[in-house]
Amino acid sequence: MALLTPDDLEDILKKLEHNDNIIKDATGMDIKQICETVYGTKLGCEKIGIIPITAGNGIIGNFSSSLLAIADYFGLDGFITEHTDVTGYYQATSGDADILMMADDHMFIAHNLRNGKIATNHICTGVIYAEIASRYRHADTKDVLVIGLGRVGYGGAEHLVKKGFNVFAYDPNAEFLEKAEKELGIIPLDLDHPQKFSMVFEATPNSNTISEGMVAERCLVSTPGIPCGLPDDIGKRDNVDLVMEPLVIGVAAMLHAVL
Ligand code: NAI
Ligand code: 0TF
Repeated sequence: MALLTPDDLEDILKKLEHNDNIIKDATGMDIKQICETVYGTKLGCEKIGIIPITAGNGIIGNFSSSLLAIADYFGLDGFITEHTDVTGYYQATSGDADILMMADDHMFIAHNLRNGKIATNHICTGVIYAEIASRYRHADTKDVLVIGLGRVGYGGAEHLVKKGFNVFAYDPNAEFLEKAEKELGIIPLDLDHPQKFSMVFEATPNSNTISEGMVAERCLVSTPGIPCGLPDDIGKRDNVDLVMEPLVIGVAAMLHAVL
């Protein structure tokens, strides 16, 4: 799995502001309103305990401080534990945290200690980016393209199917594609008969996953993927509305998901 780097997390709130403006223009709602609608919850005065985790590749510079900045941005109190791992967990619970946030290389979770709810970053990220794509105000069909059916993409595809969209999908991994077809009823994208979409949800760790033939002239690409799968020239030429941000949107969804 591709891990975040400290550079990805530079100027995280500036990137959020830029993306929130695009989301507002493209959907008529901001990220907070979209999270509230999807999860039916509102953030209150929860206290967020952030525990740095040293397992695997260890601490990522700017990761815990970015989570704290996100909590603050959404009006919540938060703290980073002085110690890491189990000792940090103990400190967070003793520090009266309502919600714990912590990540190793495979799993990034929010755990609400008051109601027991746990949310994972991959599902919440998939759901919220798919939801953003599906709210494109210039779309005049219910056809949406999902590129990548891994951990994030599958969750997003499932959300779109549940919402009643016609979900077309592509993944070079034939097993993943078959599984999504069988379990969710997605329509495998026919690469021999290109179709242009005005709503695209992309969730891969690769660049250039979106080709010219896939996007309509006016379209929204909503992608958590790092690096971005939309080639610059296609984005500029077709004036694509692009939502792409490395952390905050997914974390906003996680916080709303555990309330
Ligand atoms: P994953 O490895 O589980 O799934 C990626 C999928 O993309 C695989 O099934 C792979 O076969 C597929 N893929 C690769 N090339 C493709 C192509 N050209 N066309 C279609 N599908 C292709 O990865 P995961 O966990 O789903 O994450 C996806 C991306 O999202 C990663 O870059 C990850 O770092 C990023 N991510 C970003 C977050 C954010 O907040 N911005 C949060 C979580 C993940
Ligand atoms: O890098 C990742 C995920 C994050 C998805 C959110 N965009 N791709 N996970 C590793 C996080 C490791 C954090 C580290 N253990 C720490 O600093 O606590």
